[in-house]
Amino acid sequence: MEGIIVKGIGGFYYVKINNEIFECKARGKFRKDGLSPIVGDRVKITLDKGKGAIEKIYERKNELVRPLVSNITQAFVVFAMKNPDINLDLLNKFLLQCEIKDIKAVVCFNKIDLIDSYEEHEAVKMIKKAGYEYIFLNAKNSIGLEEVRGKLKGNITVFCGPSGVGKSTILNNIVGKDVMQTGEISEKLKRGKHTTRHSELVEVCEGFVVDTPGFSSINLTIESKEDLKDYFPEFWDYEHQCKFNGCLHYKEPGCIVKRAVEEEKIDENRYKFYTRTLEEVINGGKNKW
Ligand SMILES: Nc1nc2c(ncn2[C@@H]2O[C@H](COP(=O)(O)OP(=O)(O)O)[C@@H](O)[C@H]2O)c(=O)[nH]1
Ligand SMILES: [Mg+2]
Ligand SMILES: [Zn+2]
Repeated sequence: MEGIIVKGIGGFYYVKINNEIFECKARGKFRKDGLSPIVGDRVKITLDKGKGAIEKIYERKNELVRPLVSNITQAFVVFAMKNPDINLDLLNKFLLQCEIKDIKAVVCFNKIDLIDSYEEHEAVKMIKKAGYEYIFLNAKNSIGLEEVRGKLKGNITVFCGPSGVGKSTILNNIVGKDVMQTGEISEKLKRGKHTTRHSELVEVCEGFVVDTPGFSSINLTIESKEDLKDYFPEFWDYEHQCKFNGCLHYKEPGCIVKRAVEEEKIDENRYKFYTRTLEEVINGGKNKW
């Protein structure tokens, strides 16, 4: 039988198959291979006298560390129009993280009640130009939440973004219980003690939602400077038009991406973020934010 791990606690894994949950232990061989099952894993299980055993973990599409989950397909990258103000670099870092992990990003602009003409906001214009999907929300008054729900089907979705933007407000509403309260409390406790709150997958609207917000701090590793441009979808159209093969769209002459920036077809803030990140990759390799 094959299913997905929706919860892990004290060495037990809860595997959902169709509409049933099976409590399973992992076979000892996994520990020998240095592999432990995590929430999100697709697994093969066997049952013996009602006891479940995980026999096989299928290859992971991706893996997040905080929260510890695998096979994420979609991220709602939440920012607030105000309180706190949008940090464009941070927004771009979240998007970059999603590209690296091969996660579809949907930007959620929350707290639209706090500013006038929010569609004219620099960040909104940037996201439109970059071609990412986006949703406007006023989570406190349940505006935009239907649109969020409409995107859950068939996905494993994680909510991410800086603190104070409204992630918990959205999640509580979507998941329909006060899951985040617990998350917040343990966040505070973490400073003193080492408490672990494991994330769970909650089934909503024919998809799964991770009940703990994801990667509020980002730790990006970009292997080589040549890789970085591939994580900027708006560059792809121009890819093979530059004068030089393997153009990094940096200081090379005859660069069509740079021309597109000048012609305002590519957002300048995005391009600047690209070159700054490229410089960091060239100088250090490992990027921590
Ligand atoms: N004005 C306004 N405030 C909101 C909205 N959504 C959430 N908030 C408030 O913003 C604060 C932070 O929300 P929270 O969900 O805890 O953010 P988190 O840190 O990202 O989980 C809370 O006081 C919320 O009530 C909104 O759409 N408009
Ligand atoms: Mg929160
Ligand atoms: Zn170029």
